Amino acid sequence: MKKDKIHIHWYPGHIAKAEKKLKEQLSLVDAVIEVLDARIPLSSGYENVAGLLKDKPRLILFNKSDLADKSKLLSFAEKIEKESGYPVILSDAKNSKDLNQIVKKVVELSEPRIQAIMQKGLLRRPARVMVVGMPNVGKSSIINKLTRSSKTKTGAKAGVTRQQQWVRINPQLELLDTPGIIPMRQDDQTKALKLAFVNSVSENAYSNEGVAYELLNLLSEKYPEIVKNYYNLDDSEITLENIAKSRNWLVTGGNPDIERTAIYVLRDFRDGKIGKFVLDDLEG
Ligand SMILES: Nc1nc2c(ncn2[C@@H]2O[C@H](COP(=O)(O)OP(=O)(O)O)[C@@H](O)[C@H]2O)c(=O)[nH]1
Ligand SMILES: [Mg+2]
Repeated sequence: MKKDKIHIHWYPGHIAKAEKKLKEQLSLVDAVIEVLDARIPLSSGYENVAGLLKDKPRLILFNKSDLADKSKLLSFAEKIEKESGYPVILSDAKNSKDLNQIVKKVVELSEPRIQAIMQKGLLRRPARVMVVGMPNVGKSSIINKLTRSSKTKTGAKAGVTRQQQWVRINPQLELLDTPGIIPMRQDDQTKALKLAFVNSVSENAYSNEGVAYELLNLLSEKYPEIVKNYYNLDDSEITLENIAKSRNWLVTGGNPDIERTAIYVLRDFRDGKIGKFVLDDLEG
């Protein structure tokens, strides 16, 4: 078993480009919907989100909450609400129950800026908002969900990059149909690893075996019974070898197929098959 600490690589050129695009998009909106992955509500946040957004209000979504350990999520929501001063909503892209609440909150958060416009003697206009977040947290799914609830694209407006469109969600709200991608950079390697677990990191940046190995270590610490149960490990240790043997994922000759097992373990975890988890620590 490979024991050397794996390292996730970032690409500075990509980061600079993404940051520039994000800043352009941000200049167009009154408020932001920040999407986090509920399984890693701290690690999927951008470290300097306040610096990036300045005083722009923010609605925080713990998305993929259907894949998360609900008993832990509420404490994280409380912590983030307290620290940021902004509301947190648990969301799940496959479910529309949270829709009204999201729309209502984001309109509310934008209202001071709309009021400021009116104070300058301009007419009231709908709040303009956008969705931002790390790769794969569910930004597009949320945009689709919000858009399906409305219909009409309002078309390109002056000053808006050609390929970006506003979708009128209701008379108070317009949504930018392109998500803002938060640059994939995480200097803290522990957090970077967790982003790799949930598939927010390009697969070119790591080895499956290394990441699956670290995932099993963390799950053994936090949720050993659930993992043992899912892979029928009984009393044996939670390792790629033992899972390979238990599942019969072997190469010719009968040795464990570690690479295939690593891929399957990552897939099982990402699909929520093993169980529902939260992998961050409240004091993280
Ligand atoms: N289980 C679950 N899967 C989700 C949820 N939201 C998005 N996904 C899935 O996660 C993957 C990435 O979603 P996408 O919206 O493309 O993420 P984006 O990269 O942030 O735009 C897709 O396979 C979605 O179907 C959710 O709330 N629950
Ligand atoms: Mg997307």
